[in-house]
Amino acid sequence: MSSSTDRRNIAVGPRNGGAAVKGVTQRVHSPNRSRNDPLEEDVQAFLIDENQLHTFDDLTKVNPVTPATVLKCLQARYRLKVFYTHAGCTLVALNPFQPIPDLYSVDVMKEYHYATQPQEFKPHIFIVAEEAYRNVQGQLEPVNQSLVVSGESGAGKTWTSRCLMKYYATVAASAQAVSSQDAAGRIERRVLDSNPLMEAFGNACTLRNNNSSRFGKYIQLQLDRYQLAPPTFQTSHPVSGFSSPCPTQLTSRAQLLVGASVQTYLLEKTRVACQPANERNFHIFYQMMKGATDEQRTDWMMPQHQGFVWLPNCEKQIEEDGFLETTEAMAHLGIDAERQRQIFRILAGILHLGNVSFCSSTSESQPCDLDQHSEDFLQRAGELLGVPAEELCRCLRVRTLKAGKQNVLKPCSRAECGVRRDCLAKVVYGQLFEWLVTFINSCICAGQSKWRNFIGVLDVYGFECFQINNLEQLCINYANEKLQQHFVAHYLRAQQEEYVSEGLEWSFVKYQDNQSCLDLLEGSPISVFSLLNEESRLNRASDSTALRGRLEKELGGNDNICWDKFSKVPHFNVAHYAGKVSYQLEGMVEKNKDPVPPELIGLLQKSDNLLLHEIFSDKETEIPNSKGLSRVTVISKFKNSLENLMKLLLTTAPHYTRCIKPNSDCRPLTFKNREVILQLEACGIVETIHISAAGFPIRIPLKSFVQRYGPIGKCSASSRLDTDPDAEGADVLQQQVEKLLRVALQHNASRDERRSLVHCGKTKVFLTQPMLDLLEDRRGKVLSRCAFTIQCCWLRHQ
Ligand code: AD9
Ligand code: MG
Repeated sequence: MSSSTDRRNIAVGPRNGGAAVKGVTQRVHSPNRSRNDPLEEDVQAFLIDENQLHTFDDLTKVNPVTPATVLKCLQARYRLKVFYTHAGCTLVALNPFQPIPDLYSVDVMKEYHYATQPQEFKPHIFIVAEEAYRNVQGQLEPVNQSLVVSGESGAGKTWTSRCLMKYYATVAASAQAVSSQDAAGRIERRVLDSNPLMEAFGNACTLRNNNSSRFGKYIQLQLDRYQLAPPTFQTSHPVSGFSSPCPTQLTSRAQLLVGASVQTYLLEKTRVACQPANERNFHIFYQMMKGATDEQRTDWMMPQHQGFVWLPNCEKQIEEDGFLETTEAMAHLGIDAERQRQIFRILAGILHLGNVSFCSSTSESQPCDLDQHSEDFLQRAGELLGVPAEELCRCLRVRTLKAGKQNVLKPCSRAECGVRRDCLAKVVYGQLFEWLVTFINSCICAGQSKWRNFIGVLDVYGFECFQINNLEQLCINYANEKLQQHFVAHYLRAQQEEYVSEGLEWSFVKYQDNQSCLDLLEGSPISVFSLLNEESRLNRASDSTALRGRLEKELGGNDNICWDKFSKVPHFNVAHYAGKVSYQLEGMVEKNKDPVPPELIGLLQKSDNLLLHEIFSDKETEIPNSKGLSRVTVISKFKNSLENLMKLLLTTAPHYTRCIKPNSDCRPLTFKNREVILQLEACGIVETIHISAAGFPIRIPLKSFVQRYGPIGKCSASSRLDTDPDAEGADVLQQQVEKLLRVALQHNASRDERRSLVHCGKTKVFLTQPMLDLLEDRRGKVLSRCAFTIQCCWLRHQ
């Protein structure tokens, strides 16, 4: 088999059963649409029977495809509680904002998994899941898959990712899982348990989403082909509820889940010490407050009604039994009672630290005094973090500087003391989160030799725009720009460029490319990031007004950046693909530096909390000299990790799901036209539909095509073809492909019909899914009818 199979494209299943629209050139994106444009008129102008709109399972079938018709169609479906709709190569998922009974049940999973053609079922996230599952084995060779879930904050990405993971934990459950009654020990259970645990530590209630992910996540579900003879079980599956035998064991394509690994991206750890107005800290703290036993409260020195500065908005009722779920997940994953105690004492220590505040010092040579109520909290923070309170106090109030070879002590100002306290909390929480992820990986990751392929599920924080945005939003929105560019480059651009270079008749569909915004943010030599990094590497207090001036001077000519003329606040506005965001410069450079005083690390290394000691034991404690500031900034680290992610995504076959938030108030079953249309436009849905409707999403190199479908020609009664799978010349191969296609279509397809199904390019054959299905069907029939003849033919060519 050819190793040159186009890995990225062969596995992408299309759903363009609708009429192919050739030569679409109209500019469908209208980025300047104002929120008050009358959309109604657009719809009225078209001859669509509005009563039929809800019946379009795939938006490629809507005719004509315009933002207005697409919107109307989605709205009609939403009204009928139909939340999924295909849009060519992507799936649009509308958030119902209320649980929908039975939509994700095991029975529904079974239906999609058992189906011969799941694509013919109602659109569902399980179609995407099943398609990736079947494709991971590949028609020609195994292909790793990525499920890229995107959408703005609160649109439903994390929910969708959970559904996908549950699907695989069910349909790809291992044989041992089915027979084993030890629910906690099974790999699928452990993979699923990683979700509530990571969400407890990494999610928080924001103004846009009560369960907002404050970190990005790419989970690789590791699969291996089923090797052993399938056992039959009489018990029902303890996780999935499937009654025996498990469906994957009935099929030759069975791929079993043997492990998983999680890669996380930039946790918003500033939240631990500073929660934006009306938002909350990470869920885990509230879970502890609400779910702890009396004994635990005593251990954490947290009486029932103790208030904590870093726990605002406690009254909001959000997670119900979160604490129980979190501790159960910890136990299932192997975090024993003693380790749990260490974790919770660290977290309680952080909360007490937040209640420590300082008074201004009377003289520069005197350290600041503690605020009058702080002494007790400091004592408890020290005890819970396992460090002497006096030493903790000294590290917070006195800085160690290097002068030549000597260390010099310098009292900090009141503001500096606060910064050091916050810094301690952030570094402890951030490192604890990393330890947790490493621990989870150690429990769920299968050894290299135990798996062959993976399905990756990507769930990053969604696009955000608040009244005040800072480095956190800049990073989050940058990650979303990167993902959008992956889609643009992979689908909108590359797909079309390939058609042209392969000699297919194709009229370019224009699309909104966000590359210029990415160039503004990360390009070289001058970009927002390069200027912020430069400023962060200088050993001086940052001046945000001067930085604003520099940004304007260096980048003022770029259309993607602008400034509000009359604003006195140092800021810059970026025109992101999903909308304009204004970023405040105040504090941004300091956040980008993310400095950790080495004295604090030294202190934590001495902790008698074993976990804390372990986490910090290998960290650097050298006091830097005045020039030696760290060169690694938050932005540079994040950029690197995203680049690695993009490289990994490019080695996989992507499946895109676009989550749409139908209203910004998170109200159940409420569809706001303006809000939806802006999201559809931002992610280029209409262009996607045009390209999908007219395109050929499956492509197979000529030689591989002849190798695979050669038997159709050889055994055809009507015309016996001598295809030579070893032929090398493109011309010869093209002729053979043409002949095979004629036979496969049995000579009776009209020229236009054929052109809407398949094209033979210079190096590849381009196909629609119906054509691929037809070829596979013909091949299967021929192979079973002429098994003996084919064996002889193949042997002759081996
Ligand atoms: V963020 O970028 O992490 O801030 P997400 O991840 O896109 O955001 P999330 O999945 O957390 O959003 O969904 C927000 C809320 O919408 C959930 O907490 C659910 O209450 C609700 N939701 C989302 N999808 C569904 C669904 N398919 N059915 C029911 C849903 N409710
Ligand atoms: Mg999320």
